[in-house]
Amino acid sequence: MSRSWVIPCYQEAEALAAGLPALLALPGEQLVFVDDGSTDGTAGHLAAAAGRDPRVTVVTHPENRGVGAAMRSGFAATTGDVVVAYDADRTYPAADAERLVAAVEAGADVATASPFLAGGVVDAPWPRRVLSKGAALAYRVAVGRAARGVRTFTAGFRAYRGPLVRGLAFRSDGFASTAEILGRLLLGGARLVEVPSTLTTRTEGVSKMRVLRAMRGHAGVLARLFLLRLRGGGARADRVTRP
Ligand SMILES: Nc1nc2c(ncn2[C@@H]2O[C@H](COP(=O)(O)OP(=O)(O)OP(=O)(O)O)[C@@H](O)[C@H]2O)c(=O)[nH]1
Ligand SMILES: [Mg+2]
Repeated sequence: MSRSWVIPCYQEAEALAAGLPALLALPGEQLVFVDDGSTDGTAGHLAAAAGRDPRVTVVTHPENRGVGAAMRSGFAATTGDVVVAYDADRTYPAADAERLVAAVEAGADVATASPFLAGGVVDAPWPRRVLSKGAALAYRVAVGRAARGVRTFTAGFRAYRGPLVRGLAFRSDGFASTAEILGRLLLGGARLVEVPSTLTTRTEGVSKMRVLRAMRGHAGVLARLFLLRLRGGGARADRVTRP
């Protein structure tokens, strides 16, 4: 199966200066970078990458719109049978993508990295761990049966069946988008596999996550998903159709 990567970048000049060789070594037919209105030299690094590697597609937002909006634009630019979402700060081992992609190739609709499963490791400050675990609990309640046992709603490192994620209507523009995408897929009947992985703290650049803003975003997404569930579990457009 062909593979596209989507890598959202906002003010990631430092991470790209150190990490671009590793990102350009990712195995796959297409690397989509989304520059979401960065003003720090991110665009220059991405232009250089596109000049070096024909697999690189750069999608540019003139102004910052948030990581959810960036992923929406990035997904729309993909062509792969499998789409892998990966953060520019490389805080998960890229090699774990093989297990995510293998899960999709074996029939999953979406596979997510999880630092919270047995065998996973999470090296993040405690407010982040609490937010991620609390969010997972809240999403299990809001989504109900379709989310039973799901441990990880907020990891950005995932593999998706390409046509499914290209057709998915999600509204969140911010960090809660990862949870909205997964919640909508589950309500639509998607098959999820969670794969243990190791989350580390970024070594270059600074976090773009704002905990309070993310919590506000999650509150809206939780309400939307709960209503969607009451209306019958997934908008028609989100219903999972398998080839
Ligand atoms: N396109 C876009 N990407 C963003 C935006 N905010 C964050 N990102 C990207 O989304 C990914 C995750 O953001 P991070 O800042 O690493 O957030 P995090 O992983 O929750 O936190 P740390 O790893 O602790 O920094 C990175 O690749 C960012 O560049 C945004 O507004 N637009
Ligand atoms: Mg990060």
